[in-house]
Amino acid sequence: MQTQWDTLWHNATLVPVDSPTTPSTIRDGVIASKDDKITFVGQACELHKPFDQLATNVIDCQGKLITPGLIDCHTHLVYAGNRANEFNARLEGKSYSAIAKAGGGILSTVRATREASEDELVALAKERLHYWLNEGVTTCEIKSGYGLDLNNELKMLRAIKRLQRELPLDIVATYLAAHAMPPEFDAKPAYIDYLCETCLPAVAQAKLAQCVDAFCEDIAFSPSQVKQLFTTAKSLGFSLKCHAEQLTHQGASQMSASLGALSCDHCEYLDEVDVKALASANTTAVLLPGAFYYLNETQKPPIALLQQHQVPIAIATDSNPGSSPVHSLLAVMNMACVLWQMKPWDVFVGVTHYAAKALGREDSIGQLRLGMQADFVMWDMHEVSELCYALGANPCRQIVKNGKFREI
Ligand code: DI6
Ligand code: FE
Repeated sequence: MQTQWDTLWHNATLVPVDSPTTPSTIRDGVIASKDDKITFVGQACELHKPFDQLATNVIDCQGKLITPGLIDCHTHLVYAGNRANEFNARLEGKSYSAIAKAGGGILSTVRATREASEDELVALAKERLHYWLNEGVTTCEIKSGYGLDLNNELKMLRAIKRLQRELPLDIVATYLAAHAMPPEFDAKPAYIDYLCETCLPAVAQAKLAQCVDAFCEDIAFSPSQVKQLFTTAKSLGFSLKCHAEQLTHQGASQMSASLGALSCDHCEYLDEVDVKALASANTTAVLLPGAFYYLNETQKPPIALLQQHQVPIAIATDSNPGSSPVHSLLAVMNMACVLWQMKPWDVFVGVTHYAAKALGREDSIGQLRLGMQADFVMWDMHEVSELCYALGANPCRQIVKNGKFREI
């Protein structure tokens, strides 16, 4: 008999994330998929036929929780080498900025990444990404930014594209054009001109990135330099994301919001005027507890102010070899609660619906809704707060990506 749906999961507690501000669950829930889309979300009593007449495969979830697949909307997962030596130096009192100014930091990863082949970068990133895959992440953003010159950036972006093709998860590629000054340039304005005139058009033509990002900081680039980059990037059709107000207040968030950026990331030094600018531009604040934790920062992002002005807040790993060598989105969710007193529900929305928004994908992922991509996860737990509560546990039991089971 021809059935309407491919697979139906029943006896589940569904967390549809239909309202970001109001936690809700569907008890005795059923979710179904056909091809790669969600075709039903509701209670068993809404269905008037036996399950096996509705779907070819019927799965009893035994009361487990089903949420949208998790989304890590800010990572730097493609790189070579590691920076354990800097971790040691920081423990001896050297700051992240001092290490960067002395030619270490990002530039040390640039040296290793330039030496690595595309194949090596893909292999290294695949090993790391297994942690994400096993924790129910179904979409992940990955930035370039450790090549700096055009050929090495294109190599990184091609590696990202191959990961997208070869792994069962969606990847959003971001060209992190202005991350650090490459040693072969001696002036930042000349490097920004090179990015605008040579690199951005080449990356646009190669269709290797959806977003452009920049590191706006006193150890990196100024708001006016980033503005020049973003204006060109926008005219070429890229969406914008910015590393803003992480270590100092530079004014990048207002500038990025005025250009309609998808997100401002880090945000520790955001003030109320910045928060209002994000609110009126509908720009998502992506908060990165892993970097805050690793750098032992004390300035917390103004979470209450962001919430008061209804700025969407996403949470991400910022996984990178320097400031956040974290391999677990679940761990970072715990950090957001413990370090910043965020509520588990708000953190959960920050790795589903608002993370999708930070990637411009909120119409297709991040919620359990009819017509959305069938990306969801079955967890061995009873309520969402358990996702944030246990550190080092992995309650992920089954992953469905585009309507298909994914091996864990
Ligand atoms: N901010 C970050 O958190 C990463 N890049 C950036 O601009 C850090 C990258 C690194 O230290 O390698
Ligand atoms: Fe980052």
